[in-house]
Amino acid sequence: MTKLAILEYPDPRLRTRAEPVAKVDDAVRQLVDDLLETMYSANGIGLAATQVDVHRRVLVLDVSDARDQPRVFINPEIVDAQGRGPGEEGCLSVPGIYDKLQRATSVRVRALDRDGRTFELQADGLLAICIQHEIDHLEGRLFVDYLSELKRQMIRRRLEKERKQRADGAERPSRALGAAARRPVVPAL
Ligand code: GNR
Ligand code: NI
Repeated sequence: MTKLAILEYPDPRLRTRAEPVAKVDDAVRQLVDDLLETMYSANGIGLAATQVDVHRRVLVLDVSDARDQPRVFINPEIVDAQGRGPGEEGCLSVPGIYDKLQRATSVRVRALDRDGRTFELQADGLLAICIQHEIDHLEGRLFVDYLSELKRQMIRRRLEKERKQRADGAERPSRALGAAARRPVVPAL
C-alpha cells in the first residue's frame, strides 16, 4: 500500500469530473488500498480518488469510532434521497476549515464493491453526509461551493497564505500555532 498526496483547494485538479470504472480489476483494488491507507493516515472519515489526482469513480469511507469498518464504493449512485438538514463538514482538501451546510439526511446508494459486485446501502447520519460529500468530489465539487462567495474567498486566501508560509519555511506565525498567533482580521471600511 502507498500513502498518496492529497490535493488542496484551490488546486484546479479538484474540479475534474471522474470517469466510471469499466472493470474492477487488481489495479482498481490497488487504488482502493492506497485510498484507505491515505485516509487512515490523514485521520479522515472518507476519501475520493479525485483528492489524490486519480479521476476514476472510486471512494472509501470509515465513519466507525474504532476505525475498523472500511467501506468501498465504485461507480456510486444516489438512487434515493430524503430529508434535509444541517451538518458540520470538513475536508482533507480544505484543511482546517469547517462549516455547517444543508444536505439530504438519508440516502440510498448503489455501487460496486471491491469484488465488482453491485450492492445497495441505506445511509443516514454522518454516513449519509459523507457519501454525498465524497460523490461531490467525483463531480469536481467541494463543500465550500455551498458557502457564500465571500466565505469561499476568505478560505481561499487563508489556504493560499498558509501554503506560501510552508513554502517559505514557516518563519512567520501560522494558524496551526493557535488563535493567539493569528493576526486579527480587521474589515476595511
Ligand atoms: O474527514 C472528513 N470528515 C468529514 C466531516 C464531516 C463531513 C464530511 C467529512 S469528509 C472528510 C474527509 C474528506 O475530505 N473526504 O473527502
Ligand atoms: Ni473532502
